[in-house]
Amino acid sequence: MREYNPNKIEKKWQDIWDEKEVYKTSIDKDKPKFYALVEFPYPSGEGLHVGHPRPYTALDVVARKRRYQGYNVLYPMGWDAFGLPTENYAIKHKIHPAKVTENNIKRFKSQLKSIGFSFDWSKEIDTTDPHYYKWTQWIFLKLFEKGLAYKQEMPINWCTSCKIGLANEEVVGGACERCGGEVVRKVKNQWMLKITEYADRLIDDLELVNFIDRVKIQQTNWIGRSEGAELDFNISDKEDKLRVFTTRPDTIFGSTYMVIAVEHPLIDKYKDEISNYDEILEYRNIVSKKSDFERTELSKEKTGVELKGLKAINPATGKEIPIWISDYVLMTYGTGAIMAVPGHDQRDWEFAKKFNLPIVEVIKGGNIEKEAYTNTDQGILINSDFLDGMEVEKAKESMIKWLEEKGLGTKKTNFKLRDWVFSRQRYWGEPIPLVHCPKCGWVPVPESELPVMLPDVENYEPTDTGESPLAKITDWVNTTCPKCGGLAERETDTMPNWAGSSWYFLRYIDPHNEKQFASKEELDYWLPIDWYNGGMEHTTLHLLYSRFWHKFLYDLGLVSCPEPYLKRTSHGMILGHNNEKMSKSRGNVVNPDEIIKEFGADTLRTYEMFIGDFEKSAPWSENGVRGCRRFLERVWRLQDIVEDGDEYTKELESNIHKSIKKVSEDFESLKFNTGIATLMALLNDFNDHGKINKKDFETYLILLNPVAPHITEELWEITGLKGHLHDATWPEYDENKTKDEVIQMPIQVNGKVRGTIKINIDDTQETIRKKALDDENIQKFVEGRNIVKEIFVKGKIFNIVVK
Ligand code: ANZ
Ligand code: ZN
Repeated sequence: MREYNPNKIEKKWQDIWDEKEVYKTSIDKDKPKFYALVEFPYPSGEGLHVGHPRPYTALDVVARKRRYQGYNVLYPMGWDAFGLPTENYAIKHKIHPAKVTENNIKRFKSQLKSIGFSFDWSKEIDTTDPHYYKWTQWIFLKLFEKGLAYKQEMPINWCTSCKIGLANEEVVGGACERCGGEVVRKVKNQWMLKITEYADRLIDDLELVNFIDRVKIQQTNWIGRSEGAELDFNISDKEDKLRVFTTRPDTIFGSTYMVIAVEHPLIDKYKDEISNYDEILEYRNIVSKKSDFERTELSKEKTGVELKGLKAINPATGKEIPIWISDYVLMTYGTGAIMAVPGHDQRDWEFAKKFNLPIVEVIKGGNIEKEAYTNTDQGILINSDFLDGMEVEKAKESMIKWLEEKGLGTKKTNFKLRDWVFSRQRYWGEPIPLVHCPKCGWVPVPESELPVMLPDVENYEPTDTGESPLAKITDWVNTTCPKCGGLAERETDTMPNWAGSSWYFLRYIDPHNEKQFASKEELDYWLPIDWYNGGMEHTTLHLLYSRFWHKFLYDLGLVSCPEPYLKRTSHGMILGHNNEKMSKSRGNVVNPDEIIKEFGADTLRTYEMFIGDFEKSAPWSENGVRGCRRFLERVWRLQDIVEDGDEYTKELESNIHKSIKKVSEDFESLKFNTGIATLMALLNDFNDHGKINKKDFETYLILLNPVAPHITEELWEITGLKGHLHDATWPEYDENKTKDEVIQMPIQVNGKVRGTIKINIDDTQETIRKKALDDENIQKFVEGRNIVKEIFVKGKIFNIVVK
């Protein structure tokens, strides 16, 4: 027997698969289809990380299995290559970002190939390729045409270190998601996409898909739909009204003061009448340095200033109440003003305690001396005139009706979700294909002139003024208006790195199409994606953005299904051996190239699938890797005990059927680890049996192949099995043969269970009677009596009736 030498056989099989185009996607209309998708990587300078292969191997296992089961499989790969790290690297090393990207892609691709994934490389895409971003720009123009892209002065999150505007989703705990740098507020003119117009559908249509619960919940919470009312409070002696949004219109009688955001326009409008205006400005200045996250942190000490000189009138009680400003009320949510109900909102309660404002109880059931009573499921309205005695839900309804009748307010739904800040003042992104004309305003670049190519620049450094480096290339900026032919200027902002990934799954279907982003016929065949696996960190970013773009294209009739992804699952992270996140600075990064060199790609793949529960994070363990390598060596040695035979070995038959069933099910339900454990156990059975016939061996190799594709192909060949493994068919199992043959059967005497005995499922009534009467416990109840009757149901009941 030859030694197991993965480096040799892995390269050999990868070349054969390439040459024979074994994994090239085909459309055979008689077969079902399966579109498997994994998140395409950002080709960073660091190369592949051992975290990458975990999800890629998982869906590779499923894709390979489905091919054996007769599906047309689409399993593509590509590059999400625009973005900051490349640009920063390019600036530092003075190499063009396009060149950096090209090098990084080369490296990534050869690494992925060395792991033996069954990607169809003819479908490869690169978001920085003008043939690709032409269509990203095209979709943007459609959004613009439909009024879903607009430019607005916006206070944005500004990362002081990346010098870039960030979406709320990119600010984590008050810091930049990418670099951890300080994020401040800055007002900028930004392109925005109206994702909020799709907010309801992005929640409601989660009903149509099979996403794991934590993804559904996170998306729903992020979109944050809340139902309530908007209503007006009059301002004493003024024409103006203060509009508030509340989810608790039932509590209006308990509103004893109001709070408005420091940015609320009312403040400057009445600055001459506000006697402490200076104090207000000072407070506003302090607050402007805080992020929304800091402002709304629940635990922090409440601060605020009263607007002296202005009062509001509670529309329900008719009483005059004070108006305050405080950081915990945001200008960007609802109306930027609230009616404070300290008896039933904890933030208001703390604020009222601190500033000695009255607290009125309007819902009975709590102890408002100690804290706000916020339970809405229990409690009866009090101190609330016509609402008294009602339960909360009923009172909300009655109050809204009352407000609507009096013309004071209406029912209203609000969302936490904000429109998507869609421009970046950086170089390495898709140019926004618009021209600004002094006469015509914003004019789209005609479709025939797409793509608007990124021009070459000397210097990609971001500017401190917050303008894109493109703004310095006057040749490029100055152009003519596509509408009137007059002098005009190009937009110099570029798109965020989320643009290209918002529709890449569509381009994979037809990546070389020059006339359309993809042909309708092929889209109709492949969509929706059957299974999409990706990281939890993308739940509120990429996953939401791409669902939005897909829905938009659906509304234009360009795709036929309302949701792009039928199923979404998510893997856990691979941590360093010390259970910490892998990072250069911690010195615990494992390089997949080295694992492949030392142990082989099949070992890497097996280990990544065996490391633990796929959905949970798991620490890397060199011992675990060695264990997987030993397992594959034992598989390798099976060739020594293979003998002829084209039926399952009788003694092992039940085990084999059970294993086929278990592996087939586990590979479809994220239980790769227990699927592999099943194959390890079956290997032991073969070794215990001392020999293995060809039929059993063939089955075993097919089952293991999706996880360890190279070693199994090689063994197939050297033991002389027919054809190639990659042309095989997934084995079927016989459900009857998966049943346990030996079972515990309860034995009754006169209808009462008096003992249990071990029987074979096929045992006859005779055999069971014999075994039962041999049993001591049962003997006690039968001895000295006559058996008058037996009730027998095969495998289930045996009842002896005695007198
Ligand atoms: C009165 C009230 C009484 C409230 C009560 C709550 C409990 P969600 O569920 O997050 O939508 N609110 C409204 N606009 C706000 C803003 N711009 N900044 C900070 N808080 C704001 O929360 C809606 C509730 O948050 C609203 O309902 C309002 O307080 C507050 F017993 O109004 B409520
Ligand atoms: Zn013009």
